[in-house]
Amino acid sequence: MGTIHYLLLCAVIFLPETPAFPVHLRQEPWSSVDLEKVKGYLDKFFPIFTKTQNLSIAERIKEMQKFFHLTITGKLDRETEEIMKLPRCGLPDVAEYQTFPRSPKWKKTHLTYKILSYTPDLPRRKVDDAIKRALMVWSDVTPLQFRRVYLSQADIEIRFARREHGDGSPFDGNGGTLAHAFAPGEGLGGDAHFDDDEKWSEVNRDVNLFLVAAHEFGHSLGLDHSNVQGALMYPIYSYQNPENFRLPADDRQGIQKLYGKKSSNS
Ligand code: TQI
Ligand code: CA
Ligand code: ZN
Ligand code: ZN
Repeated sequence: MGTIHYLLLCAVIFLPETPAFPVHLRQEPWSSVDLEKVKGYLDKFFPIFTKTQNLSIAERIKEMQKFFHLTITGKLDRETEEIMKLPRCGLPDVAEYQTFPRSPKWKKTHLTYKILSYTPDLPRRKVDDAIKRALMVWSDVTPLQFRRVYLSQADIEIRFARREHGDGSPFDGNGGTLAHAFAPGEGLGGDAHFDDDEKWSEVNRDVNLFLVAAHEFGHSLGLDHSNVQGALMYPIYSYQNPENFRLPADDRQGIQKLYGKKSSNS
């Protein structure tokens, strides 16, 4: 059986408040998209194109079409509109793999992690295993090494939590945001939180913990989103069988840019 690709319930985030704005764009009669929301979408995901020049909305739509490899029309055609309606994560899209601004990264290669709470959806052993394998995705291709700790504080603290959980970024109930992680740094830095209002699973049903954790740990290590379709850090999720998961080249290049390659002594 081939790989089943499906889109996950990634947050559909439209800016709630968009300042009044002259839209020089005729809306197609079939279109159900609110033009204010289109502007909000562009502001959110394509901000680089607004900082420098005052591009018209048509030009910005062209930029977006270029990014998604669509036919470049500068118009809100059906294809473009479909992409805008896809569930998305709340980060701007920029070229290929990305590190966060100012490239925060760990200044050591031996990192610790700690699992502070569990989900009732899976046996603890399966959670431990998914977390371990998700970290190995990254340690397999870099000099990074992860050691689990139980008592002391850890660089990467992992929790399942729901709604408000003490970091000012409350989860949103079932659907929407699945998890989040903080870029490398002190305190919350590196930590990964998983929304326990999702149904976590080890297989291709519900939300696959291993795949989401591997993505989150990418953020924990300093990677931002990539624009390469199929990359682990691409902000639209496509399911791959975790059994034969291989880290896509784009993510490998991204993480090796930060930490270098695994030293070949094995
Ligand atoms: N969570 C977002 C994410 O991890 C949360 C987020 C938004 C975020 N901006 C961030 C995290 C900046 C760190 C830094 O991307 S999510 C996917 C994917 C999510 C999305 O729940 O929407 C995955 C979690 F890529 F598939 F869309 C895991 Cl794999
Ligand atoms: Ca959620
Ligand atoms: Zn959190
Ligand atoms: Zn992400």
